[in-house]
Amino acid sequence: MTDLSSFAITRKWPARHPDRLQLYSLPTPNGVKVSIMLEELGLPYEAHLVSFDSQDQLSPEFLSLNPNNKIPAILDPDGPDGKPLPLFESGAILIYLAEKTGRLLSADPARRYETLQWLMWQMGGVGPMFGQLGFFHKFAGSQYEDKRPRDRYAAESTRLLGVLDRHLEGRQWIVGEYSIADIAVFPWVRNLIGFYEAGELVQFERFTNVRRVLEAFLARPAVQHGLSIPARG
Ligand SMILES: N[C@@H](CCC(=O)N[C@@H](CS)C(=O)NCC(=O)O)C(=O)O
Repeated sequence: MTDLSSFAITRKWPARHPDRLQLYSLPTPNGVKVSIMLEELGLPYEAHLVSFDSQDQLSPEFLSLNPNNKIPAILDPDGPDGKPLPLFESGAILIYLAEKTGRLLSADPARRYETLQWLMWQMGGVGPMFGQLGFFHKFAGSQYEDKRPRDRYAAESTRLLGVLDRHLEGRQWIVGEYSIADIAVFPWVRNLIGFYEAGELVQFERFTNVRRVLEAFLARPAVQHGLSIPARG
């Protein structure tokens, strides 16, 4: 049986099934990328809730796996050469799982780089910009009298949605076929107009291609399951 006891994270979150991939997460837009991916792949895994209310992400056990104190993170008992592999950063985890299984990231070099391009676009643009807009529009930053930070992030988020909308014209998914690029991007779009309530601010109505693909994404059973994993307790 696989032994993960040398990984300090398993002291706080014991592995009941150490032969399964261990996921440490919370159902936020970055967290659900990995649970959706795992559901799409049908890989056996064990999900552990990292509670921000208890500041679990700052615990020494969590930091032993991810010194950057952010979810999601994984520990795959069956990593390269059959050795356990700890990994953080949702984009890196999506690439790792795609390569491990040979799915959702094309083997064709040109299509593969196109997919990685849009994945990086999400990681470097959509995530940080939408996240800041959430802060200034819905959370603590909404109390600031000066609306320039909010307007700056609203304008950039609207611009990013426009880029995506034009790209999706005539395409079923971001690179034609369903891929890790969709799994990275659409949880953030959903969050922007749902939890962050910023739909009106970014004129979401006019992005008809984004709306169409978001709807198709949310209709997938793996997405519906993944969106609430790990359960919030
Ligand atoms: N670039 C990272 C970002 C991860 C991230 O920002 N996670 C947030 C939740 S969506 C988090 O863990 N926040 C906790 C904190 O900042 O203390 C990734 O994609 O994995």
